[in-house]
Amino acid sequence: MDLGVEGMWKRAQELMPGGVNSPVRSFRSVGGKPFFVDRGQGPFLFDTEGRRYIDYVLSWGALILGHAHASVVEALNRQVRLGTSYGTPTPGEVELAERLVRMVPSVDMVRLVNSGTEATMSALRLARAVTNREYVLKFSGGYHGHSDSFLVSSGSGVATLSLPDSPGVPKSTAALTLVLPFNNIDLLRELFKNNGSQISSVFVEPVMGNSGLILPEEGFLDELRALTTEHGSLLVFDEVMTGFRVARGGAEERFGVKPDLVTLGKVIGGGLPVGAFGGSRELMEKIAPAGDVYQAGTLSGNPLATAAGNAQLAYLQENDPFADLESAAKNLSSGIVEILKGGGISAWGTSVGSMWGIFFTDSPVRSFEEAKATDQENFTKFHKACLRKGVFFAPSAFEAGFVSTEHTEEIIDETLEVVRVVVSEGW
Ligand code: KE4
Repeated sequence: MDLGVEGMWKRAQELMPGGVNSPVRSFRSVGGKPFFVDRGQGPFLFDTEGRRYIDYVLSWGALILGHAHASVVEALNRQVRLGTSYGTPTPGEVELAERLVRMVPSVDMVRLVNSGTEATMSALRLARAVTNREYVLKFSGGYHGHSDSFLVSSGSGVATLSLPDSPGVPKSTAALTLVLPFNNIDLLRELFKNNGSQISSVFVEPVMGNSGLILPEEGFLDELRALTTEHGSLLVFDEVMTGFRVARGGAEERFGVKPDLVTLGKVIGGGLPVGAFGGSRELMEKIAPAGDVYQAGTLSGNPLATAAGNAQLAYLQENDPFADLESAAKNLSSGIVEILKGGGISAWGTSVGSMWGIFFTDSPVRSFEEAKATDQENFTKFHKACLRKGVFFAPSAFEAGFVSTEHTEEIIDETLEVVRVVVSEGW
């Protein structure tokens, strides 16, 4: 029964909360309603009415090779005929673990899970167990999935006990999470001076990709490393988004700061559900059944997901596309900012590896607080105008943009031409 897009959207909202299975897809942040996708190919999405979009969301960063890459499709075709999940050890998960250990400098041992949320939730349990401490520090605007301890917002003052950021999160849980502004070394030093001995771990997106794109200022990650070492807290890099995107070995390779644990997701699944957390053998052997910190998952490391993840990572290992990805993201973000400014619109942009971001403001954005002060109305108009002309940017000012190996110079040029037209037509 063909419901048509209107009918499909109506039915979706009757069947699923907000019509979606993850809030950001609902377009509520930019207004209007989402399109339904029929298929993806390379840098493109095609909606159910046949419209083509150049896609800069790329399944929120997972598809670094673009949509339906031949190597991923081939690996899935091969595996699916052999079964989708066995609930037993498989060669594919050994291969994926091997690749992660080889590509991520701080990882000697890894546990595969099904999402970034599971990865960070499990890494926090491990950090609390090995330090025998309950407090955890995160940064405002940092997103680490939706487990209770991370769904908190900073209290009234800075680093006061946090408040739940969602109904259903117990106050007692939220109170164990401390929140500081990103890139503020003074407040970091003060917190550790006063409470360092109580902090199990610090979870940080080493490059913030859930507040728009915000880079760490010189010395910030080094200071985080020094303070956590001094006070016996674990430093956890949440690289679910930055992994394999800001560099081949992630942010720890790019910035030369080695965390105690790292959480991964997105790229390592090639578009299928795979997350992971890893670190030294000493730490990871505390995880059941080697150790007594419990963690489990029916579909963790399943052969279909590891087939896609292995295919995508194998391509990255064998072709080393990182320089091209970096220049594509840089050309895109600087090109957009130049066009906007040429049209008299305040804009500031940045990129790192294959991630990029723009804010509608005329000064650098160094924290979530500053990101929130940028011009959201202009972002919304820009997003809608570009979407109408077939360019799909993330439907929220607080998301990072991505590029893939399929975003060639021609695709970037075509995108910048759309931005030129949108600015010249005015919104
Ligand atoms: P998932 O549970 O959504 O696989 O991963 C959670 C997560 C953890 N850590 C970081 C740094 C992340 O960016 C994410 C998920 N990112 C969002 C995009 N901002 C996923 C998109 C969505 O929520 O639908």
